[in-house]
Amino acid sequence: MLIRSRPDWWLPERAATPESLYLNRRQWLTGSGLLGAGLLGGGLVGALTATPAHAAAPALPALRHTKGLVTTDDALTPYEAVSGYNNFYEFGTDKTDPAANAGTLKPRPWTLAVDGEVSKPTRFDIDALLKAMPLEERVYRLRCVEGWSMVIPWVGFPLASLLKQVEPTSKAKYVAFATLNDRTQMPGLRARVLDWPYVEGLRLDEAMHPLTMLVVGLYGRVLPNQNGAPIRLVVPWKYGFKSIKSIVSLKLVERQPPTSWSRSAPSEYGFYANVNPKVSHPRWSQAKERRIGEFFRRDTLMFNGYAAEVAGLYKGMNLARYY
Ligand SMILES: Nc1nc2c(c(=O)[nH]1)N[C@H]1C(S)=C(S)[C@@H](COP(=O)(O)O)O[C@H]1N2
Ligand SMILES: [Mo]
Repeated sequence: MLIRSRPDWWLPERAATPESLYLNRRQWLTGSGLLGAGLLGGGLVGALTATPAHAAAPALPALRHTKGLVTTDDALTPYEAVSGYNNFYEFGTDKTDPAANAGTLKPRPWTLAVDGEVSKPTRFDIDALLKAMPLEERVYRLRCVEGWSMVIPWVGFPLASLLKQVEPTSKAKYVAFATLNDRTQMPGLRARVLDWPYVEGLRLDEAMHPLTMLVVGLYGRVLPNQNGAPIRLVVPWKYGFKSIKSIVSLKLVERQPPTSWSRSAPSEYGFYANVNPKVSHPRWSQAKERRIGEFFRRDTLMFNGYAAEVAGLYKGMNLARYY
């Protein structure tokens, strides 16, 4: 199994001095020649040198590391790549567009509306939410359906903690998520690459799974706009497009909600989108992936390496049909 808890000594040190740890890691990457290897695109190399160090981003309050729930021992992807090579079509379709254009996104003030089949519909102010929720760090793999991957130290809290507060009714079977839809903040909305707003969905049991997070930061710092500030979903066993960014609304519903990519190309992208090396995309194999910063492609793992935790959610389901 690839998911391991960290040794005991590692956690307190990291909680106390996350940056020095990350910097050491980065020095190691640089020294071994992995950082900036030929596989990083030309645009990204430009972004790497142009992007200020993550130390410039404000620190998050009250970072609490919950011990040993889930992490991976894979090397972290450098901050510059995590925040410089993105998919966020509301800011353009090139990988470097979000970092270049997301400065117009205003992550404050921000309200996350949670309603639908719940006893307590609530409009959460982002700052109140940040104060109320104990934040924790989780190092997860992120596997994009396009065939590349990263390892990212997210900061956030389990989506289940928020859902429990609003008390889903017995009719709630799915959660529907929506991204902000504001042309003044998101220049990419003028292009009809998708039917805006970007929407996503999960089955309620997937949403309640302890691996499923609402994320407000990375590398111990406030989430960069291009990564979906101020709050985004992260579902590590699914292709990256499920991890919807800059969420304004969350609705509990009875029926499977529409999702942006499956609506746009239903034969290519399904509702489930579980990472699966055995089920090919119609135009390419999903058996391997390019870990950003690595030279050789590596094997893609079933459920992105989280099979021990999540395979039970899909028992008896035909995963080739429900892709
Ligand atoms: N609103 C919105 N959310 C989105 C996307 C998007 O274009 N718009 N892209 C998705 C895709 S395809 C991926 S791979 C991840 C990328 O997240 P990252 O840029 O933080 O690595 O965000 C997902 N969430
Ligand atoms: Mo993606």
